[in-house]
Amino acid sequence: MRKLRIGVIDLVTKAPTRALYARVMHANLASIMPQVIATWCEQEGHDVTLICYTGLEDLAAELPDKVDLVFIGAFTQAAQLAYALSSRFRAKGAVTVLGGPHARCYPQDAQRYFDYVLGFTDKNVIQDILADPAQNVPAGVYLSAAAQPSHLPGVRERWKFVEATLSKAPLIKIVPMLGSTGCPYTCSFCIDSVVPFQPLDYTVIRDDLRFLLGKFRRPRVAWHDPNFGVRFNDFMQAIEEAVPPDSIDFIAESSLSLLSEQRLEVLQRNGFKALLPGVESWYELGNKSRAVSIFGIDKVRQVSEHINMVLRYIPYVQVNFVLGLDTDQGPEPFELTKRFLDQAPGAFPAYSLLSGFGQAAPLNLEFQRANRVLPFPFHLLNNNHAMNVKPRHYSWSEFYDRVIDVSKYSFSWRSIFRRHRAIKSRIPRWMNLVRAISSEGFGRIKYYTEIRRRLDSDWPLRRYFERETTELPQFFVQKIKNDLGPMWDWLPKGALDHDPNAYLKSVQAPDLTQLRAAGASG
Ligand code: B12
Ligand code: SF4
Repeated sequence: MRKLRIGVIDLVTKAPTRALYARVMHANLASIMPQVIATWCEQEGHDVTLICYTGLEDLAAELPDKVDLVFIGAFTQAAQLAYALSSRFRAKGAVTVLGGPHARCYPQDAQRYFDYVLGFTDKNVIQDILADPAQNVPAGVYLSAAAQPSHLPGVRERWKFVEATLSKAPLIKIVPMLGSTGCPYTCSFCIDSVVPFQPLDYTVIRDDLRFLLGKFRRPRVAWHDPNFGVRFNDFMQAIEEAVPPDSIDFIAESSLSLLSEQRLEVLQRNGFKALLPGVESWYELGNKSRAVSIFGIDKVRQVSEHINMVLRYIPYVQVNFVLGLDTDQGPEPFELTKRFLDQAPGAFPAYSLLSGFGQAAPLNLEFQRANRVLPFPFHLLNNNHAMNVKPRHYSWSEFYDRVIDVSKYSFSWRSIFRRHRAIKSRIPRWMNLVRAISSEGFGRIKYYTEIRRRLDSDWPLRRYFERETTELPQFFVQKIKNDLGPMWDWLPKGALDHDPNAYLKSVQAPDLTQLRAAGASG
């Protein structure tokens, strides 16, 4: 096999930034899979350069110049940047491959700009491409393994790439690890609701944890598992067998329903320092927070007590909410969130505007059937810069008023101070402050306020929100142009637009292979 020059690009963000939070944290948010792909390609004997783009680098200067094959990992918010990069590399003769959340959510659109678009990715899929990479124009080839891989290279194997990425993190260094894929639960808004739960190899996990103790005085590990702790006892046993108690700081995303007091004791004993449970709503998705049959203020009471209990064991707790769900109406859901903040002042609230990421989740089909999905460019789809599902019970003006109100409450100096006082540990206190005053807290309030102002004064923008036109308002065009900088010139024509109902059409479209087979046999 020919030795290939391969570039692997992990787009942690979509645009240049100077934000304090980005400087401290972006390199810690790198994905595992680009490191895995880079490791597999090296194991196959190729020359590999991996770039983790955190927004602080001069991307154009860092890009490898002479490459045969480029893998890009992108979330949907980085799709336009990925498309521009692909067209730049293709113009120089390279073959391009897209993987990651955007490829899983919008494969049809991505096929217009990449030679290969990958769904589930295992080593066989990568070997197939490496065997004979070819430019595929006008439509890229879609490849997917039948299921999530059952084995992935651990930290030891991908260390070279982990280390290079973490050299960009100045203060705190967090190593990404994975203990499982998929989830046994079926929350209809979630990409993993249709992916069977599968634990990864505990032998690799144990070995990696020991390996990390040799690399850092006190390692920090973030579990990227969609729902950490589904096989709680097995997992804790693996950690306990591998390393002494509380010798590694762990971060994990876990449903509140899995966090009983007994388990919290075990988590504390094993060094868990941050948990990110999703409450999502005061009216639905109660199974995630042990509140199946209680709603409204009763749920606030129960959840805040639960969160306060978690905070007695775990120093940092981020609670996730989705704003604008169909069960939300009037001021109440937002007021309930404020009461929650009063009653659990130590929790850091993370708000997402209801978003339908293409074919990520079964619920998106309902939104598309009801013609409620707006064609906001991908660049804006990061749960904050745009909400692409028309809220059922709010006008846009009312909705943004309420989002601004709850955000101001959450990141008022009073709340920041109360959060600070409610937590004793140094790093969590400091992290909360940085997040509140940086792009996430103050930055979003400013952005939402600008959108709200324009809903009254920028007529083309208002008409776009009301779906009276599909012409993208200049405000957004300029934002994307500024963000992409020199890459804007590489963005292919038409690449700001996409079909918001592509998922629905793909499930309604007749299966051509079956039709052909029927034709042939009949
Ligand atoms: C862990 C996680 C995070 C972590 C780590 C992110 C990271 N860099 O990987 C953190 C907390 C930082 C995070 C942040 C965000 N996240 Co997140 N996150 C997840 C989560 C829970 C698990 C993803 C995961 O690692 N799975 C394990 C891997 C092995 O499986 P996989 O992702 O399916 O990947 C497979 C294939 O896609 C492929 N693949 C993946 N990457 C690549 C790369 C290449 C080059 C190739 C070839 C293949 C490939 O191989 C894998 C094996 O089959 C998912 C939800 C979920 N349940 O999947 C959301 C999810 C991916 N996140 C999401 C979002 C929206 C965000 C944020 C925008 C939230 C926010 N407002 O801040 C940010 C964006 C961060 C960014 N880099 O742009 C969305 C993405 C939707 C989309 N299309 O963009 C998801 C799907 C949740 C949702 N809302 O439905 N997230
Ligand atoms: S939202 Fe969480 S609990 Fe529900 S299916 Fe997704 S990962 Fe599982």
